[in-house]
Amino acid sequence: ASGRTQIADHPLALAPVSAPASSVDGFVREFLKNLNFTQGVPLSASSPNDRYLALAHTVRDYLMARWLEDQRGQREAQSKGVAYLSAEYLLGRQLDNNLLASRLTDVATEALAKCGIDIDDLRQQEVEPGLGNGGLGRLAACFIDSLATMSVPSIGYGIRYEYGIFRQTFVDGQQVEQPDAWLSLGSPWEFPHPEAAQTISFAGHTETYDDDGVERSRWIPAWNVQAVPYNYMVPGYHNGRVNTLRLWRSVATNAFDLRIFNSGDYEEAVRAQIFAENISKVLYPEDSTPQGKELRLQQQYFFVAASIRDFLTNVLAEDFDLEKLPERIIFQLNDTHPVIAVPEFMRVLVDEKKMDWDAAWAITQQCFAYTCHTLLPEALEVWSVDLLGRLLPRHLEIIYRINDEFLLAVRERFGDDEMRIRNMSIVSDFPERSVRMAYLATVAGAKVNGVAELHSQLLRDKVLPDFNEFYPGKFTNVTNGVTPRRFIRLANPQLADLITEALGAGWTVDLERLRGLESFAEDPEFRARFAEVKAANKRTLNTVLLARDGLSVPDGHMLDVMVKRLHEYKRQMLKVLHIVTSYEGIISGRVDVKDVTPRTFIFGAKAAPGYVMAKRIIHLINAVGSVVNADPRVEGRLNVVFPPNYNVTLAERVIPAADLSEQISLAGKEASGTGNMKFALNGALTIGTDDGANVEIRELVGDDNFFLFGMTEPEVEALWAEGYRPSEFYQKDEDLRRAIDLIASGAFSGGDRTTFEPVVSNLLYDDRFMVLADYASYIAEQGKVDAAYGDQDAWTRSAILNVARSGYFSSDRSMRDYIQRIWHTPPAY
Ligand code: GFP
Repeated sequence: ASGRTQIADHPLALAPVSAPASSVDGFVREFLKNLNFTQGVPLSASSPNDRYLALAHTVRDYLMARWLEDQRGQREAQSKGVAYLSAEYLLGRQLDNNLLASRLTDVATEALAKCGIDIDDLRQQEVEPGLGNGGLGRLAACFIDSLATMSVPSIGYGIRYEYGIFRQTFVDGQQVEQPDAWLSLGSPWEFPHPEAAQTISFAGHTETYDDDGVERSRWIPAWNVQAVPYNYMVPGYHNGRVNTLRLWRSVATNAFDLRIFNSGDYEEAVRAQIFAENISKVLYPEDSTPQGKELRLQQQYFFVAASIRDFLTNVLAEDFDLEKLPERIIFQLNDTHPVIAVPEFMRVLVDEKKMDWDAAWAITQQCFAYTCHTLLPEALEVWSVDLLGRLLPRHLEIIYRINDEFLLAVRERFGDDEMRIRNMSIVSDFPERSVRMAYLATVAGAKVNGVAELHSQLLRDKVLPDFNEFYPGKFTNVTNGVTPRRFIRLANPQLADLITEALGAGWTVDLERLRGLESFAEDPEFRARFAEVKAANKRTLNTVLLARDGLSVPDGHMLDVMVKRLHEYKRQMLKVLHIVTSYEGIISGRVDVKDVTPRTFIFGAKAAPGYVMAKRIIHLINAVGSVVNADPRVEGRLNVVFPPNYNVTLAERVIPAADLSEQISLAGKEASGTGNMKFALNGALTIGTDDGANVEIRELVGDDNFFLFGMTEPEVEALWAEGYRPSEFYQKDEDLRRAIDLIASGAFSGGDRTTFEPVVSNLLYDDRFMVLADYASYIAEQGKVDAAYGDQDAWTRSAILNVARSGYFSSDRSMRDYIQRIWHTPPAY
């Protein structure tokens, strides 16, 4: 310790590090230095991967001074900050984002050119960290970008999965999952700190003991692992700030048992190591089977326990008065995955810090807030009491006590209304005794928010109405947003330039300024240039898809895009029925092919490995695609393109090229959507239901610039209540019948009627997400899309208005809303 003090007092310890010179020559020098000294190769013998790694290290070096300075600044200020707890961060590639943030893109491009290197070739080397399943993980990545850009004192905590979301391939049109070895060629953006590992315990038992006359509980765990932090830079855009994302990796406490190894039982010797490392091995796929559930709970506890301890021991000043914690930190729970943090926090305060229960609970209730991302009941996590008791026995006790006291308070307010008590209990008895994590989060959280107006309203009034009554004012809304840095500036540089030319700089951090484009929508010359950008983006996409998958987007086609996780509620199936209907019209001769608007339908979607119906739908999309694309009667006017392995990198190419954005979930099921925002901001028109953030998009862009169809949420409810029989829709709608019959006939499965039979009967006899009920309205609206697309100039005008009026959907605005409504943190440090 005395050694440390001496170093800390040394005059050099406080001297600021400085960034290397931001000149082309300076960059060349740094790059070559990294190539030589970090990669250990001369330029002449370097591989593209060496050059990419050296480039990444060089960019890091430029960011380093700011990062160290910001860490020091945040430590010293000790002002209130946000700890964002998320099991997922779907970051996308880092190189371009970090170059952009640090204004180094041009310098780096020129510097590499001087070395005879095309920076584009190096961009291709980067494997994106796919540490998330879809919208939820991508949202977390947008949020940390905005927090850094807005200089909000904050840290993101999560898991450094060794394998992210699987790499999707298609074999005979069916999804086959490959492991995503994103770390295998090196990971230049991370800083591991094994010396700062935390010990995280599991299982065992609890006991009470006498602590100087006070009876206390303690947990005697049975095994533990080490949580090793890996730090990532999160640079703000052009503001010189660099925040931190800290992801935890699990390693064994003792690598292996040498005695057992020496005795020859090698497998047994490394068993503990394998067991420990499994915890951060793979990202858990959503909607999967119960197997691995225990591992999932281990992951959740692992990362939140490490994060809380990290905050308390490393971020907080040593002599910090714990009573003041609410003035210093708010833990934002990104969905239910991190909710086990609540009893962990209580355990630390009560058992370890020996705080009085009531005081600890009062603090806890101010230090957490919870964001819900769904309305599907099956997606609200529950943990069986049995599993919790085995893995986290002390936490289960704490949850029981929280529940007991909560229900007591409910009784005090509402009397012995047993029905209400049962409905509100954190611990449910049916179908098995289990803990409802969303309820725990709601009881513990200072605030609970949904992610779009409609979602927050349904959450408050339909999913958790009793809680809303009990805690007036606890429920709030923060509509999601997306970062304009990645999804306009990086993804659509030509549009960004056009906007800057029209509006001047500054809109990237003040997206409401896009409003200024409204008047430009009336300018024919601007429209022509806007249309040219869209056309250029389509050509770029064509080049990318050709190189990537041998797929193409023909000139002159409307680009109709549906990209998102494959889930029945999102209704990719409705899109398939539209395609099949168009196709059936042509081959039956009822529609003259010359009257068909040429369209390319692009799909991008991964199905959770255990989700059988979703996988069948993927198979069907591919099957329909291969038949339709190959049929000469179609004359190339319908073209289905389904590149495998949709990810952030591909999204950045697809979205800027899109004409039509498909947001067609059943009303009341999509919490928000964020893809919908990215498309509107890139000048695609939306065809969508009155669901999630679509509602707000339509309000802002205007009915004339949005294709609305389908039932509203109350209509959906009413139809359920009266009894929904999908086959009736099939019977009475001739087009629908023809489309479904064509699928059932085996037309897309080489004459085999069994292949897609489960999909067909699911539609006819179950159809939970009411595809058939919305079919007619969808097809009719698609007719209007065709008609509108016929007037290209008017379409472009609408597209510009979509961009102009979507500035609200910046994640910067979301962050401001969180700060005002939930966090109450100072805006900057
Ligand atoms: C989930 C919800 C979306 C929502 C995101 C972010 O994402 O409606 O926009 O979380 O809040 F479903 P996915 O799992 O659908 O990707």
